[in-house]
Amino acid sequence: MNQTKTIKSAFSAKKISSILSDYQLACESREVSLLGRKEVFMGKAKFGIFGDGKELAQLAMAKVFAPGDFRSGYYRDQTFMFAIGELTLQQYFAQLYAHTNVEADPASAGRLMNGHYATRMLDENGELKELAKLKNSSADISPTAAQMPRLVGLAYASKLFRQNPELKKFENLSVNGNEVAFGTIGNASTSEGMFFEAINAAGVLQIPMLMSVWDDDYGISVPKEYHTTKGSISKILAGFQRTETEKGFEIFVVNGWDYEALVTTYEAAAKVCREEHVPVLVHVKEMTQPQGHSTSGSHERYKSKERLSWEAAHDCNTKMREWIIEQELSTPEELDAIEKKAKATAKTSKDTAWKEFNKDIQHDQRSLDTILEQASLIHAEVAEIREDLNKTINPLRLDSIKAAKRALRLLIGSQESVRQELITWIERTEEENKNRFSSHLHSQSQWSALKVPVIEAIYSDHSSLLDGRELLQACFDAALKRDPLVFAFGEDVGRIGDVNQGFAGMQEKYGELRVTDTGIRECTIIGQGIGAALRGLRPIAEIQYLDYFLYAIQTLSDDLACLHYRTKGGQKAPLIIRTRGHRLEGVWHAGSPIGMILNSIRGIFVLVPRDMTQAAGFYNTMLQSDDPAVIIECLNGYRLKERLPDNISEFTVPLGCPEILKEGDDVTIVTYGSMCRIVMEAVEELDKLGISCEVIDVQTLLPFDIHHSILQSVKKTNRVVFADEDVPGGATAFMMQQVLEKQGAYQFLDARPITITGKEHRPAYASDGDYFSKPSADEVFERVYSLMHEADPERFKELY
Ligand SMILES: Cc1ncc(C[n+]2csc(CCOP(=O)(O)OP(=O)(O)O)c2C)c(N)n1
Ligand SMILES: [Mg+2]
Repeated sequence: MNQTKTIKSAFSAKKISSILSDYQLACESREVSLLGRKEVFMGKAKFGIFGDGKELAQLAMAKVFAPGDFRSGYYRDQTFMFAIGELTLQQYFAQLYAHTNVEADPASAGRLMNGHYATRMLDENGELKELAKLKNSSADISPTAAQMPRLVGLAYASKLFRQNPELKKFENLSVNGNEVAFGTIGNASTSEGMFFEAINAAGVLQIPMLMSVWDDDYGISVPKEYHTTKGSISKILAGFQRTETEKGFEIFVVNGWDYEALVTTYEAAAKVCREEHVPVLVHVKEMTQPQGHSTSGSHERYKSKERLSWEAAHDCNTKMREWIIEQELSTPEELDAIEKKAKATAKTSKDTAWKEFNKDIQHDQRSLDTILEQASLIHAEVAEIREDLNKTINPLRLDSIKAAKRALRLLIGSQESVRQELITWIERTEEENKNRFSSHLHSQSQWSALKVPVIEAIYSDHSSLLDGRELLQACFDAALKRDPLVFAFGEDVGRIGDVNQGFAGMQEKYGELRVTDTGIRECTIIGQGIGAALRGLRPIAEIQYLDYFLYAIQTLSDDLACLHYRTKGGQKAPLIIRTRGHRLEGVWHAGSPIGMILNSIRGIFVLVPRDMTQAAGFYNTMLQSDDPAVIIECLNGYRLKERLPDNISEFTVPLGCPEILKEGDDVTIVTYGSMCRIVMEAVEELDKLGISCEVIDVQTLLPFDIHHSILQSVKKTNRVVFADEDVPGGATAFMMQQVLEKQGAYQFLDARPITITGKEHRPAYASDGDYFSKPSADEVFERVYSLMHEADPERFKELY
């Protein structure tokens, strides 16, 4: 282990000036932390979490952070963001106040709580900027350690750019893979499983990931002995240290108050990481929290007097000041002046940010006030509403809209034109607020998945009949050939071409960097994909079975699904997640937890092709788009015969467009995936008894039937059945809500809507287990028949 020694050196004038400007920034950063906390206590902001006590390490890290590099960190990193020039003090406060303007808060336009950093990697058209020339920060999220999976991908991309000669030409994305991915994490958060999974993955992959642990001995109120074995993350990760003969990590340990040691440590760490592509851990110990964890509590409650005085003595800014004086680099008076200036700068930034924040809001409020003034002539109570609004201290947007709505209620029935003016004001404001708070869940660019041109599959006399898996091979082969940015990876994806052979032969043809095996680590497989996609690559990440999606769902939900939303279109990761599910065998290889997925990953499209032809069409669509998607193949479909479209590399299947598999008049059956075949089997039997079913394969659940085609079917049949293999109330409930409520099909129903689902328990093993756990053709038959019996008992006599 490299224990950094303090190296005494002579300081040039240039060096001294750089040290003093670092000290200035450390002081400014401290001041915004102190002011930020006050703003929360004054009620001007809702919550605050600050980077005080962690300033020096971040200044040192910023010195070695080069254009093209990426950060994936957490809420303590304000000093780093200031130091790399990607955050101003004013923007810092704008985020604290939740300013909904992209220029004011470039990280999130007010969507993320304070201390969550992100740079804008996309231009206003949604196109990637020249990332290789920019200092980039991926967008922070609050769940502890959840920045780790993505960090693996950010670093992995450098490996691909360096090692794959076909990628050299993408100079806007990378310069020979020289970019380092910098991670930061708190000491307590290293207890999370995903931290260890990511560390191991980085060691295996040998990627330029420079991981810093900000260790202040605490995780909120809980001290280190509850978090970390031996109380030290570097001690317990020592086994990852590389040796002469074994690859691994380079590990550094340094104190967070020792400016000089921090600077030399980061220089050494970044050099190894960047040049040798070796993952590096920098354990920064003895950091402090001068103001405690956040504005939610005070640390005097749980830290001893001794600890508090130790923290005061080891405050990194105080220590830096002492060191500067000791080294005679400056005088106490000069440092006092720097501190005073820092205070003033921070205060001005805060005041300006507050003024700007209020300007927009006041603009709306003033226009409403004029309307309310007129309205109060009609209804006296409106005057009170107006007065209340004008008296509100620090009014927000919600105060205006609530006042407007209260006033409108008083004007019900009024014929005066002011009522219409008020309605117009509300509608306009709501439209603007929709943009402020609810835009950008999906891509709004020209590459939106919903805008990909539809190209029908073409068949001819020579179209061959082959296994589903062979059809997928043809699709992936074409994709890998077409675009060097495309690569696929996952458990067993490389050598054997996945457990169902969709990629069989591809590694031989395209090499290990394009079609790659990974360890068993679903969460970081997704992170590897997110990070690589952020950097402009086109990954296809495979989760071997849908049942193991649970390991990945946190990252999909907290990170990928909300990435575009939480940055208001500042970042995108068009990751394609390939998986397979629904039907095979037993408790963990036959799951279809689609409701769980739909309810947790809004922002990612969910495609459920019934066969491999449709799946191939979806891959072709998604590879042209900049939206992320999960494509769930049918586990029992790889050996079923399908016809290979002549244009396998080109045809696309549109999203949100259900397909009618069979037309009928009596009942509409809405289903997807493996259930399509089962429903078709049942409707053949129903047909024999004169019951005519219309079978609709929704094909994609998110988005769901964009053109409301199911409504047209229900208008005709007046009966509807939703069938799938999820639990009762799972994805069938979602489909029912979409069709009955959103599409308004309820008004055309002559019978109660029905759902056919799997049982509440997991599917039992073997064929009997399947039959008695999952919906069968018999069950579909009987449930539909009973519906028809209710409608016409004379014609459709009792079955039982
Ligand atoms: C998954 C998850 N669990 C709990 C929390 C609540 N929480 C926020 S910060 C924090 C402590 C983190 O401590 P540490 O990693 O040491 O970072 P520090 O705040 O000390 O810099 C906790 C428990 C969270 N954000 N995410
Ligand atoms: Mg901590």
